[in-house]
Amino acid sequence: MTSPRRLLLVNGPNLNLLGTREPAVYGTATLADVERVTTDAAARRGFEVRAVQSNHEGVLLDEIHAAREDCAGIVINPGGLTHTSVVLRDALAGVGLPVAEVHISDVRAREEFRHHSYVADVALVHVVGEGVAGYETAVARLIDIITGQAEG
Ligand code: CA2
Repeated sequence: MTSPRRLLLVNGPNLNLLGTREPAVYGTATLADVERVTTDAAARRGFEVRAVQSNHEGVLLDEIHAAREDCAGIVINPGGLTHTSVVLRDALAGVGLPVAEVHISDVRAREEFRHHSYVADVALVHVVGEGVAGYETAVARLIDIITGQAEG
């Protein structure tokens, strides 16, 4: 079967609050802006995006599992689950799709507890600290991998 030209975009807990607080850390763009940037970047490369944001870990797991059926890769900002969730990591590893991990802020320059990611070693692409533009970087690098134009 040929690979579907669709990506799943996953934004984790609290990312629905983007643009409402903490502009010094996360900027002023909203979740709708994130979804538009990602969708437009994918469309320029001939891919669709299905976007999900949830504050409920189980909903995110169900969406990741469902992506096996009709997506070629996953772009994910797991929010705070990045630093806590073995089950999210297991879901991503379990579906076996290529994963791009995105963080809006530079987590390496923030509190120590944000330096570890449970998702990092199941992701092929890592983008941190580029703001919302980082989602476009992630899409470009992930699609290059999916279409065989680049390694890791
Ligand atoms: O930098 C990122 O993208 C993060 O994944 C965002 C998470 C944080 O826990 C990670 O360490 C880094 C937090 C998302 C919550 O975003 C908010 C945005 C505006 C106001 C409140 C929360």
